[in-house]
Amino acid sequence: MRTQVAIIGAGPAGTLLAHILAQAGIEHVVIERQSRDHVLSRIRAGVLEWGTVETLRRYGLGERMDRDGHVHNTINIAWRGEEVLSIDTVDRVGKRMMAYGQTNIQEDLYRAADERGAAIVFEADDVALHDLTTDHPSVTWSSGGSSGGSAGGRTERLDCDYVAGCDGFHGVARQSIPAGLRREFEKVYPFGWIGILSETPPLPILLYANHERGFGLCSMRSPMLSRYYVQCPLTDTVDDWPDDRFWTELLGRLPRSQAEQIVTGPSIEKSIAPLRSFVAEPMSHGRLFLAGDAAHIVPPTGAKGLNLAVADVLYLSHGLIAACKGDPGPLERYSDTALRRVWGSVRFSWWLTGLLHRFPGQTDFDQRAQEQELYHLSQSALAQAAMAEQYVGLPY
Ligand code: FAS
Ligand code: PHB
Repeated sequence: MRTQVAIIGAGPAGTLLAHILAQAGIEHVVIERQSRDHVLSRIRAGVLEWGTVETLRRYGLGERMDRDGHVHNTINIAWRGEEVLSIDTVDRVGKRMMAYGQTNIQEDLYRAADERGAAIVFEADDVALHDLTTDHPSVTWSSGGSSGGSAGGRTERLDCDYVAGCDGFHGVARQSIPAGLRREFEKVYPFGWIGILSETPPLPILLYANHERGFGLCSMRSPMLSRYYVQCPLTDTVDDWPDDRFWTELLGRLPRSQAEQIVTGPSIEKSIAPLRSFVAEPMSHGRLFLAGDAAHIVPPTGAKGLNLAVADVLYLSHGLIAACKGDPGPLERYSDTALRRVWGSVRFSWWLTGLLHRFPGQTDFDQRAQEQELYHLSQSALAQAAMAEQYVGLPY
């Protein structure tokens, strides 16, 4: 087979890139390791920067989001178990956010792909990238085999002009850049988040919590689907967190005024996510270009992961479209352009994670210093604007 752009990974980055390239008439094929249902089964991001909202609308992907999404005007942080500071992002920086789950976005992207008859190869095993530093890269994989590997399966080959590595943190694309040419920056946090979905009415606001027992977060997916998180030790498993313990810990980390508004109920999904900051430089190698989690990971505290993937795809699609039409300039600048925004979001997510979580070995001084910064944030319009402009998303 032959195409112009081979896209590795059919998560939000890969399928949004495919959607934009299709509208520009650029031929492409998406190659995904998992099944379509497996990709759709993942519960991940929930808050969209306004730039992401406008991007989805611009490419005809906003109809269900505008119908079912919930627009937020404030970021709220509970602290010391009694205070709640509220940052009005419209007052401070003239922008809003949208609560609309990544799962919904993925469903919308797959539906659009079906409508245009997109070429997405699911359950591709042993994906490998070849000749990335030549003018004729290619991708191989095995399909139709037994459960794992190429045993009994056919080996497929796709010749292409460019490869977009949208295959996430554990993918093959970043690993296809020689280690000697990659520089990686990583910070692993000494805790995780346990998250649940419950079919209960959510709080009307997005509420973070700093508490000496640890971080908490109240979010939503729809008027009858709530998303909650509680900081937990990395050594914990889901089995350590029966629903009763989860609700007790969450409510115990909130002021009574908020806790008494929370409607508890049985969890319909429960998972633990580790927290890490990671950036791989550069985000390109020959004809390979990385986008999304393939190149960077942020702790979900700042709600940046999915939004960064969208920004990368916007820059990369612009570069690929220009290159396929004879102008190599934007693509040559892709890595530098994307990394400038990546590091902005990585730093912001690191800062907010440090402000809101209880670190092992944290002293009473450390807790007080966090609470003083939260007090300053509650009192200073300038401090609130500085946080709000990064939370709702800086201009592309
Ligand atoms: P993805 O990982 O979503 O997609 C990569 C795709 O590539 C996957 O479908 C994978 O199966 C496929 N793939 C992997 N290896 C392959 C190979 N060798 N060949 C072919 N395909 C391959 N972000 C937030 O903003 N807020 C959150 O609350 C939040 N929570 C998260 C919780 C978890 C557990 C995780 C892992 C991430 C979370 N994120 C969150 C971040 C997340 O939303 C990512 O930023 C987002 O999925 C990035 O999208 P992609 O870059 O497309 O990567
Ligand atoms: C979510 O709704 O899943 C969510 C919201 C805000 C975050 C992280 C996750 O910072």
